Amino acid sequence: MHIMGKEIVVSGIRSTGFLHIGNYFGAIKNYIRMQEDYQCYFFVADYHSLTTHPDPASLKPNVYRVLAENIACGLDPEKVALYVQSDIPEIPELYLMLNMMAYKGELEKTASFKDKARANPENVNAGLLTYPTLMSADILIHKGQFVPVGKDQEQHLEMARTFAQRFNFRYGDTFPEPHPFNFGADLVKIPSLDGKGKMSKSENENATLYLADTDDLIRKKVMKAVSGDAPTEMNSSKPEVIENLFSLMNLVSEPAIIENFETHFNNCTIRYGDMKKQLAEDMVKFIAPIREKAIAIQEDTSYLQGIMKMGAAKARESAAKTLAEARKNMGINFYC
Ligand code: AQP
Repeated sequence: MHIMGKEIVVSGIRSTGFLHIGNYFGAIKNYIRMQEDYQCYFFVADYHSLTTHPDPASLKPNVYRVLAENIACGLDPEKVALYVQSDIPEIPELYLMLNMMAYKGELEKTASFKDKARANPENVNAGLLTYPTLMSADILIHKGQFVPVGKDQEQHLEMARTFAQRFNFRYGDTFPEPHPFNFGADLVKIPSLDGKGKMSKSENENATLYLADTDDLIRKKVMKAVSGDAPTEMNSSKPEVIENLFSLMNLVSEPAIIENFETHFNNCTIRYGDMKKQLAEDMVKFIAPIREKAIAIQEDTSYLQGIMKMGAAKARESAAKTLAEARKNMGINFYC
């Protein structure tokens, strides 16, 4: 039930694999802060994962894992609507409507579409092209105002605003314009450990720290992070890979520890091996408790099924209202 006066938040995570610290710091950390003061709809985006034709047997464990990992991070299914996208039939109906407002040229220009089409030229399907309209439907179906996401989603959000505006212009005021949200700060992009792009569920596996990684695997991945030689000039600017190491440290290490490595960098006495050892231990301290909690939750399938049903009921109530309004405004109301 919509709580009067609370602003509406919507965000989703694709069930394409193991969640990583990019998902945590880009999205989940904000979900947890926002669940206290906003009306929140958080979902597992299983339809979105179908663009790459996953093995049907992998869907269930992947969906259960995303739910379990979100809860292990601190999301409270009593406070928010936590649901699976395919449980809400109103979403694909709104997606169909929004597709009438999305033009081929603008969809083809989307950066993520161009990247994926380039990487997999044999699988440039219509679902991939219209990913931004499905994402818009996910948000607009609840009249979402704020969307906690990482920097990689900024362009998709801009498109969601465009589609909302077009719908409103043509059919009358129906949707608010959704905005990306990070508590007043810039959206974040957690870099991969090899200095090539961002951490991701489906790429760069050895350079991504997953919430399910064992302590030893975390240590191994961090120790292999690209660093290079120590600086030779005092107070020099940091190469990108070193900047990345400091950004990762900023996520999990004590300020005094970071300051100490900053000082050593500035006076050219830094030893990257020591810095990586410290970072690895701080990552282990951060990830291990989440991993252990998620394992326990994931094993309890009847609990997870209960959560999914409860979340779907909350989400469908809000979705049905919005869809009825959108249908009416479009003129699809033939029985009254
Ligand atoms: N590295 C990241 N830094 C900050 N935020 C990130 N997000 C993802 N990676 C980073 C944010 O996490 C949320 C879920 O996004 P997703 O399901 O698209 O996650 P992914 O890891 O990008 O997944 P894939 O399957 O690996 O996608 P592709 O193939 O696109 O790389 C979003 O809020 C996202 O911003």
